[in-house]
Amino acid sequence: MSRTRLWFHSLLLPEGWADNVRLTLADGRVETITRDAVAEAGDEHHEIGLPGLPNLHSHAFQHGIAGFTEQRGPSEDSFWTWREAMYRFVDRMEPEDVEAIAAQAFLEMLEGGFTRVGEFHYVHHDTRGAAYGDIAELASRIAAAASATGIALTLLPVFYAHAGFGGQPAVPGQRRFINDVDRYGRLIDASRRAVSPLPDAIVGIAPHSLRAATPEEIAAILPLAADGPVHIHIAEQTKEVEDCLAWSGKRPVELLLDRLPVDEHWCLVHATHVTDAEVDGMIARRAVAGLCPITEANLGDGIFPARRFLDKGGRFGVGSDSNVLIDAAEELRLLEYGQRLVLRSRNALASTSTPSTGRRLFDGALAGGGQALGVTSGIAVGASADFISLQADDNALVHRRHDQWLDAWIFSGRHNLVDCVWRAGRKLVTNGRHVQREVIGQRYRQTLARMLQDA
Ligand code: NGQ
Ligand code: ZN
Repeated sequence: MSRTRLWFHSLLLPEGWADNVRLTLADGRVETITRDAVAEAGDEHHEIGLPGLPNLHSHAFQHGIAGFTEQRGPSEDSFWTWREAMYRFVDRMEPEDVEAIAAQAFLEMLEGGFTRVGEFHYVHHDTRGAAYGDIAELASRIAAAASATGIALTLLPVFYAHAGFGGQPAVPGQRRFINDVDRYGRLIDASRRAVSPLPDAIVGIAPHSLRAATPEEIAAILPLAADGPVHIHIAEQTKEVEDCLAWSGKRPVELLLDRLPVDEHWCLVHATHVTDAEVDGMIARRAVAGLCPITEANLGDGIFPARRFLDKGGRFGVGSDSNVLIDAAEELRLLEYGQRLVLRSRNALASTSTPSTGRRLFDGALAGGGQALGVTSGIAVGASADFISLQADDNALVHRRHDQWLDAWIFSGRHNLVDCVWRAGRKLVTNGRHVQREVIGQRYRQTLARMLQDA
């Protein structure tokens, strides 16, 4: 068995920063961790090492419209008008396009500091809305993109059946998403087969939202999760809250907690518009709040009360969602800045026990993101060797140390400061560039050229 030997000047371990650390990796895992070690001949040296962050919520294909939806339309622009533009893109996507765009998105995730993605995958059927010969054809394209880039995958095949609360019939733009409970069961089985070539993929389930799935349907598909993750979009837009109230007399999070056995397997994505009682309910159930600050800003969603949620012990992670811009540090920066702007305060998400805002954001997103994706994150003996190094000689990081590196990376990095990324022991990114960057980028450009020509 070939061994990788690394030496880090400083490495962030689950128990905190350690200096002069030697790591050996074997078989994709961390084999030994030696603190206060002297580097040995043949060790590869790095300055600052951190665990890779989980990206708990992505729709990889939406990376293909990044930057194309920033122009004013004929009516007031909103989440809902953006969604129409996104649906028009969905109408034109072929399986190879899904794979090429997902590979580019996953590559950028690795370059941006993420080592596992939760792919909330909801385009299942062909352009006419008919199931492919293999119902998990597009799931297998996502798996192929994960394999080509090396990112760890938690695949979340989405159950989508309706256009609005109370079981409203789906509209034509949603035809590629739709399954009933039985066919969804077959999709989950086929998705498990589709990811089986990946050594450490996980499959969870994902009722799209209370708009697209009724509480009864969600209860019916829940056993398919086995012990895996359950993700749902919830309370992202105020219109969604109003429609839910009009239909049920309850707000979305309130209804979800009332009607379904939400627990630590669940990830409530966005949960933007919540009352204090709903926040307390999410915390009591130990569910993860899946926050996507860049997309939530881009789509004009609103701001989740993260300060209150974290102060009371809530668990959170971050997701790149629409993939309009993919960068782990930027997600954490914007999460904190949203709170500062609303609260007119500083270091809003730091705590007495962790006064460094960067460290608190990083630790929180690492633990909560892992929980949401069905894994334990962190650099530990026996764990998957998934970690990153930072460009220690960048002026944004010099003369800092330990938690100050996290503060500086997140708040002062003017560009991506990720240097190298290892995933399952393989070094996939060097000097901020993925080993397959040219090939995957070339294919992505060809895909976009063809799709735009057809438009
Ligand atoms: C999605 N995206 O499923 O891609 C959604 C928009 C919807 C976000 N919520 C569609 N950010 O929620 O109906
Ligand atoms: Zn989403």
